[in-house]
This record gives sequence, structure tokens and C-alpha cells, in this order.
Amino acid sequence: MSEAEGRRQAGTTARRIVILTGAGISAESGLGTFRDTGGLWSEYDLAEVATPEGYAADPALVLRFYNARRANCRTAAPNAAHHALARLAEAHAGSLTLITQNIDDLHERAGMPAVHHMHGEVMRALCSACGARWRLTGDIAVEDSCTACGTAGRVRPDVVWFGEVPYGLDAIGAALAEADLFVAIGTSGAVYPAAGFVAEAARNGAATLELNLERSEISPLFEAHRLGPATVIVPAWVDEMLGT
Ligand code: BV8
Repeated sequence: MSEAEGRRQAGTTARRIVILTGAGISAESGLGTFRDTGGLWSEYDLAEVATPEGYAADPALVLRFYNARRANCRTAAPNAAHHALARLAEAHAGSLTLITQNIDDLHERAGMPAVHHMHGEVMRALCSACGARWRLTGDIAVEDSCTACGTAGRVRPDVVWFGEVPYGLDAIGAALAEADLFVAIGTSGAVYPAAGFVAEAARNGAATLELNLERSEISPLFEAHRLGPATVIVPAWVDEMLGT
């Protein structure tokens, strides 16, 4: 590989970077992933806890599932990978767009200035009667009332369930159209439309890099791969990007 090709593959000359993170970046903070051995979907039926139909059938079960994840999120701490990305966002001379599939707030707590939570945030509530959203740290109970319209029994976690449209797709599409580097970190590439972002970025001429513990369903779509724990390979990649 030529030196120029090496620089392209590592992205060190990139001006407009788009990063997509998944549950793997929060794994070493103690937050479970979904599809690894022992992951959340091995303990819970996705259809029962992460779909509007599941919520309608048993709101108490769904609220318990997210109350437990919110409590885990509160006690978890950002790890070296979250901090490295915040350092990159601070020091990178061009633009950096961070899109996360994760509903935790570890990127923000590591100092990341702007985070696109395309699947929502477990630390926010949504009123399905009036659409109001608000930050919360405690539990949501079935009988809770909306802080805006006062309707009881319609308060849910502000997360995007399967079958619901992810947040911010227009802004994400615009960022993918302009990107000259697309990096996926800690995602299995099992969920759409997020799993389709790498192909969209590549079509627009972006270099593509996958940072993951192991090869994923979308690995063949990336030009370059680095395998290992996020707390090791993400800080190393950021050091390379910043020449530190
Ligand atoms: C939608 C919020 C219509 C709730 C989640 C084709 C096109 C469009 C849609 C579809 C399609 N085919 C199917 C669909 C429908 C569906 C879908 O994708 N189904 C799948 C199961 C096939 N998609 C939807 O319903 C989406 N909505 O399509 O609306 C539409 C779309 C566009 C425009 C108009 C209309 C909504 C999907 C959102 C669902 N909500 N989360 C919650 O969190 O409870 S998805 C859920 O999966 C999480 O958000 C999670 O982030 C996401 C993806 O999982 P990953 O993050 O990748 O986690 P996973 O465990 O799978 O993998 C972890 C990875 O990390 C592994 O690779 C592992 O090796 C690695 N790892 C582990 N440890 C480490 C590590 N890496 C580094 N270091 C480590 N230490």
C-alpha cells in the first residue's frame, strides 16, 4: 500500500468525518450490547420490549426494561473510547459529525459537544399524547403524567423502537453526502437504516473505516478495518488522526 493510500485508509487527511457508534463502544463501560453472547436480546424478546406493539401489550414490562437500563446508564462511566472521540471533536481542524445508535449519554458525559441520537435517549421521556420530551434520571411508571399536557398513562422512554422512524435522518443524509471519511465503531451492522450508512458514504466518495471487536455483518463494505476493544483501538486511531 502506498503512503498516500495508507493516509487515505486511516483518514488522517480527512476534512469532513462522520462517525457512527453502536453498543460496542459502551461495552467496556459495563453497558450490555445486544447481540453478543449474553447480550440484551438473549435475555429479552426484542418484540416484547423494543416495539410499539410490545409497549401497547405490556407497558409495565417495557417501562421496567428501560428503567433498568436507565439505572445502569446512571452508574456507568464513559470509557477511553468516548473520551478519545471527544478529544478528536475538540482538536480536529475540519468537521466531525457523531451519530450514535446508543441511547446512553456516555458520549455527552465524555465531553462530546454534539451527538445525533438517531435511536433516541434513555435519559429522556416522551409523552405519546402531546409529543413533549423532557430529561429524567429516575423511573417512568405506567400511571405517570406528562409534565406538559398532564395526560396520565402516556409517558414512555424517548427511544426509537423497531418499526418507528429514527430521528434526524435528513441531517444524517446531508452529513453522509459531504463526508470524506466514514468510521463505524462498535456496531454489528444488524439494524437499518444505520447499517446502510457505510454504503451511502462510500457512494459519495468517502473513505470507510471499521473499528470493532470482531468482523461484523457489514465488514465487507469497509475499505479498512481495525479489530480490538474500543478502549484500545479508538484512542490509537485518534492519536494517529491528530498526529499525537
Ligand atoms: C425503520 C433503541 C422505517 C431502543 C434500537 C431495511 C431498511 C429499513 C428498515 C429495515 C430494513 N430491514 C429491516 C428493517 C426494520 C428494522 C431493522 O433494522 N430490523 C433488524 C432487526 C433487521 N429497522 C427499524 O425498525 C428502524 N426503523 O426502519 O423505520 C423507516 C426507515 C427509514 C426511513 C423511513 C422509515 C428502527 C430501528 C431502531 C430500533 N431501536 N434501539 C433500545 O436501544 O432499546 S436498535 C438497537 O440495535 C440499538 O439501538 C443498537 O444500537 C442497535 C444496533 O445494535 P448495535 O449497536 O450494533 O449493537 P450489537 O449488540 O448488535 O453489536 C455490538 C457490536 O459491538 C458487535 O459487532 C461487537 O462485536 C462489538 N463490540 C462488543 N464489544 C466491543 C465491541 N466493539 C469494540 N469494543 C468492544 N469492547
